[in-house]
Amino acid sequence: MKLVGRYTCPHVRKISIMLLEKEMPFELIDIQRAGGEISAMNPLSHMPLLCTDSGERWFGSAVISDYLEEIYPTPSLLPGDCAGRRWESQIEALADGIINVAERLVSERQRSPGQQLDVLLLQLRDELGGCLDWLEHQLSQGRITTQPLRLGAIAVGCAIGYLNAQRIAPGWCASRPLLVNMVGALFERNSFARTGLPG
Ligand SMILES: N[C@@H](CCC(=O)N[C@@H](CS)C(=O)NCC(=O)O)C(=O)O
Repeated sequence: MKLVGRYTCPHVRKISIMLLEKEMPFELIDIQRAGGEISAMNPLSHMPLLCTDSGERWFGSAVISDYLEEIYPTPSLLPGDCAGRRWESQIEALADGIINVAERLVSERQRSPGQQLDVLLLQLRDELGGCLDWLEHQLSQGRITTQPLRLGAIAVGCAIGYLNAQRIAPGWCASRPLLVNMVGALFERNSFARTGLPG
């Protein structure tokens, strides 16, 4: 099993954590080593890309996570019932949304101060705050769990890890104690520690 990508990408990190939690051996291949041109293997030119031993190639981290859960069901990172699985997908989609907003904030921040669009920055920060508040609320209702560990929590951990690494919204933890606790517990896991970036 080969995973093409880098841990700087939170979607790649999510898939790596799934593989580690399931104790599935895999090789992480940097896109340069994979021939540089990921587009030859994935029409979307995105990482992650999963290459199976039987020659299948899967892209789109939600598709890959679904595939991994199907072929390596133990330990299960998704509930057995449809409603439960849909809920985990919802949390995963929210985490993807956080990453998307964060990436837009990063690229806006790279422009010179005079060229940054204040209205857009405000809107993105608002969206981000709304997503984090939603997570805090779901946690207060016991609707996101790390015991047993579920895909939704993994995805949230990777999204928050990305915010921290990019120093986006550094004060996010101030009014969200449940989210802080959950992320703290996740970051102590071996799978998160092994896929974290140094520094
Ligand atoms: N929806 C995709 C998003 C993947 C994605 O956006 N990957 C980024 C890196 S985090 C990427 O490969 N961007 C193109 C590039 O870096 O060349 C997924 O979940 O796999």
